[in-house]
Formats: sequence, C-alpha cells, structure tokens
Amino acid sequence: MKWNSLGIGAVALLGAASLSAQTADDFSEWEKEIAHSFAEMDANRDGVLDREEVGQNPPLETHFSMADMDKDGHISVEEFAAFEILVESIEAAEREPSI
Ligand SMILES: [Ca+2]
Ligand SMILES: [Ca+2]
Repeated sequence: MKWNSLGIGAVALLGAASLSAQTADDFSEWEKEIAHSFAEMDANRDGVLDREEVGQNPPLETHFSMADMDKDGHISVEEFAAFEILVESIEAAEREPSI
C-alpha cells in the first residue's frame, strides 16, 4: 500500500504552515500515525472510511460531511489527514490563545 505518496505529503505540507512547531522528523512521524490510525479504522480495508468505520473517532463521526470534502460519501486518507490537521490546529489554538 502506498500511503506515503504525494497525496498525504501535499496535505501535510499545507498543515505544516499552520503548525509552527513541526520539524521534518515530527512530520514523517505524524504522517505514519495518520496512516496507522486510518488503517486501523478502515475495517474492510477498501482504502476509504465510511460512516460506520468512523464510529471509533467521534469528532470525525460528528463532522463526517465536513471532512468528506469531495462529497463522495467516504473519507479518503487525504481527507482524514486534512481533518486531523484541522482538529489539531483548533486544539492548538485553544491551548495557546493568541497574544
Ligand atoms: Ca473502509
Ligand atoms: Ca471523500
């Protein structure tokens, strides 16, 4: 499976711009974690997450339609990565209110 292909990289790079603390190493670790959690949720291993599979991830379940950017009814790994970046940015913003 070619998870660490350009798709994740491009999405992750976009996210990096907003997550100032990320180093290149953190970054590939993060990418691995994303691919790992995605694979764990993808119970039927068809490479996408459907509504039943995201039940283990309540924020994703709640915001499924928002995370499903191309509205095909499934969450791809790119969409999942983008969603996680969004959640992390929101959490980071809540932890560190702007000065
Ligand atoms: Ca699936
Ligand atoms: Ca989709």
